[in-house]
Amino acid sequence: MNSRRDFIRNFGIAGGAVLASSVSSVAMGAVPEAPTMGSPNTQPPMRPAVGRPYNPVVTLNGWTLPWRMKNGTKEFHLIAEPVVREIAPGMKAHLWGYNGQSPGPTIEVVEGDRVRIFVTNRLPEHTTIHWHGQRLPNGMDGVGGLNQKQIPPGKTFAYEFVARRPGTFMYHPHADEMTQMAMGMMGFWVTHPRETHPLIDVVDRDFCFLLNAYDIAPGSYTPKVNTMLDFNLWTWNSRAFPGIDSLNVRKGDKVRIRIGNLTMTNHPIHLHGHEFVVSGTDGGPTPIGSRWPEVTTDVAVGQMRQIEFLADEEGDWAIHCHKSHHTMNAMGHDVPTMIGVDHRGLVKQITDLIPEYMVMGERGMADMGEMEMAIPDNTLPMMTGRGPYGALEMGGMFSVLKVRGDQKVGDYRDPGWYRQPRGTQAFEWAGTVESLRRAPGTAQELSSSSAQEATKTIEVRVRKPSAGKPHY
Ligand SMILES: [Cu+2]
Repeated sequence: MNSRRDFIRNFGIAGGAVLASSVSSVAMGAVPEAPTMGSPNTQPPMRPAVGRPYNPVVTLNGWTLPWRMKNGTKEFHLIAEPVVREIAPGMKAHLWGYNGQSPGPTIEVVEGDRVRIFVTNRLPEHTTIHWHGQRLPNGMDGVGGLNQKQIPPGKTFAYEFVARRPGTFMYHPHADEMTQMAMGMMGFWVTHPRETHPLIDVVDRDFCFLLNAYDIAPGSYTPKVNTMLDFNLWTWNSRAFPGIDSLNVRKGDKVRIRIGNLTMTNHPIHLHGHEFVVSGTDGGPTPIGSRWPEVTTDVAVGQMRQIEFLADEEGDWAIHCHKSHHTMNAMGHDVPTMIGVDHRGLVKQITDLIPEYMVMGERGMADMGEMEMAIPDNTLPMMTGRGPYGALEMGGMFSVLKVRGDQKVGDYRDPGWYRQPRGTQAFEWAGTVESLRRAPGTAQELSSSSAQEATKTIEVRVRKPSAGKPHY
């Protein structure tokens, strides 16, 4: 468990001068200090030392921004700046973000809080911040040119409003958005309810993360900002599996996961082993009567979804985007399908010309998960990550919900891999397996050798687009 001391160390502040409770004399100046985070690891939830109490969120591979209280207003300081973010061990990206990381720190406040956020621009171009989903005065909405002047490089602007409704929100620039969001500028915002709320349950664990995506050519560091669809890194909080931390809970915990989508496509988020309900959107908590059980929920572009469930099944449960291309890293999409193509003979001829040529995919792509393939520096393997039983063959938007019965109260350290009780795991059949039997009377009722014969008789018709007549 990360201790309070670790938390302070991670801020790089001796003595924790800028923690929410204690404010240094410097911080009592006109603008509060801006803490910065050096670590890409999940920081322990930040319990509020001042102001109304609440149960803080856990930002996956992220942290919550400390604030100071000044004359009854919660003051925060965000610094828009270039950052280096580790996407997963072995790969770093040169991004733009806030206070040392992309995404920026999570901002947590309580319904009814008056909030002042100072935004200092250390980017080479102007920026703004839009507070997605908030009720606020029009001039605080952050659309550059429409609601305010852009924040020029080197300048600091202040946003001030009352967090009027509880819920799940996010923040991002509304200035040169295509570039600034492709570079990783975004962050989470949670407004906790002021008191017991009929539609907002008290939970034991409250996770949050943003869905984001980058197009970073293998071997390079900076995203291509003009890409619209063909991204190659699908990330949660700018981390790709196996760089995404697990979601650790105790058996019997009530769990909430808040997800916001700032990519260019939708992501059906799928949880194994449990059913959940969508308890809220960026529009607020959903009415009880509108909630039904799901195991996958689609998070469309610009949307937020908040899911809730009782973690009552022990184990290591996958949670991932169900688009299979989104659980891979840095893949090329213009690779031909090679399943069933016999490379024998051909490989020798090619390797005479290109010694490093490698046959890929003639039995499927699973070999990729085990392969020690030569890849450029600063590039993640396409399918990677190891579990207790071998390669996971995953990347991108994938993590594990770890539910444990023997976890001590309040101890949410990574418990390691789950050990399935004897007799509860898929096993290799030790008995004899007779020749393939099919149900009688079906077209498939063939021996394996006659099935092969059958495939040989399939007629292939090739039609060249240039030719008038089809060729057989
Ligand atoms: Cu996806």
